[in-house]
Amino acid sequence: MKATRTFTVLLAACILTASCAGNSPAPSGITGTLRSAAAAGTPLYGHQDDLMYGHAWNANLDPAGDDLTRSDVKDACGRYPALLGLDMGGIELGDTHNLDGNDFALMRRAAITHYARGGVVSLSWHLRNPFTGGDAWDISSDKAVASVLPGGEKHELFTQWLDRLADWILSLKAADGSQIPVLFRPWHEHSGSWFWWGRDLCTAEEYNALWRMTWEHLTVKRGIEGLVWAISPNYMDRDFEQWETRYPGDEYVDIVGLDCYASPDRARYLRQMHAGLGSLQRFCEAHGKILAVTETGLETLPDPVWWTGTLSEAIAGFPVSYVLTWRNASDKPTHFYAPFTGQASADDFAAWIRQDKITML
Ligand code: BMA
Repeated sequence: MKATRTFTVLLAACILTASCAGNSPAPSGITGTLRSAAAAGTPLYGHQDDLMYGHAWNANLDPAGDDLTRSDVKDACGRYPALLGLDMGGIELGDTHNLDGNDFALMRRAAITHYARGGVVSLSWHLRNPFTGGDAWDISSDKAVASVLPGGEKHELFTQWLDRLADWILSLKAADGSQIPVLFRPWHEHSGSWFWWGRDLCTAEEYNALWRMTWEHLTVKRGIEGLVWAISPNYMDRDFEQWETRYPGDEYVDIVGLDCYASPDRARYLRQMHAGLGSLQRFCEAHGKILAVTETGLETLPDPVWWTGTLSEAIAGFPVSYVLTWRNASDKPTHFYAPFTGQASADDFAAWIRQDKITML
């Protein structure tokens, strides 16, 4: 019975592979999977909140009954993204739902389901400003980072926030009871100054101390196994490499990724991606780290050949382990970065997966 079932599953996988070509992730842990993909030139495709909602549907509306089979990307090309991005913003307050309305219990099931399908789970964290009480984008004070460091007035509060995050991550268990490994990408886009931990809002020493404190708390104090750490500077036209002063050290980071969004100005996007990835590739080679495109995308995808015509060229020749495009909001019709059935670029997305041997599930 078991053998028959295994055979059926394998056969189904072969049929899927044959119909959509592309690759499947290697079963060797997150860093192993990503290193292999980067070396083979078969990056994983990732999509933020892929199983949670899409352009005109939302699994949160029936969290108990939802079996998490729906995905805009799967609707468009027949396969799930290999990497699922989820955001932890709101967990720090003990909220039941994250900042975009996702039920944390459903997110847990999505992470477990995605892992069981063979995928990689990545967590970002648009957390509130512990100093002002505002949101992640509240940059009204340059004291927030300093306030959460040891000795700071918000240190104890922040420790509780880290514990709430740790509790949720530790609740991710596979069917055999083992801890599900996840990629964690905190304190992102710190080369810019739009989050309370951004460049103009803290010193390099404070940023690095914040990162190390987060690492120590989750990895050592709470003992979370299998946590893989990604740092993602946003591309900046001026002085991009200055981000390197805000790098906590090789022992605290596994992946160095670029956040860089496209605009209809194709030449500008290509220039930024080539400059950003070139710079990060050199950094990764010098430090033994894994390169990724941790956030990108063209909002509303008006260009029907954006995937083969622009993104493909943007990453060609770089040892990129994964490329994640941002979310398809269910409640904002013009806020989406991945195709869905009938979307103008859907056929081109499927063509890109085949042509560039993009890894999907
Ligand atoms: C931003 C937008 C926001 C969202 C945030 C966190 O880029 O998508 O609507 O709240 O990411 O997911």
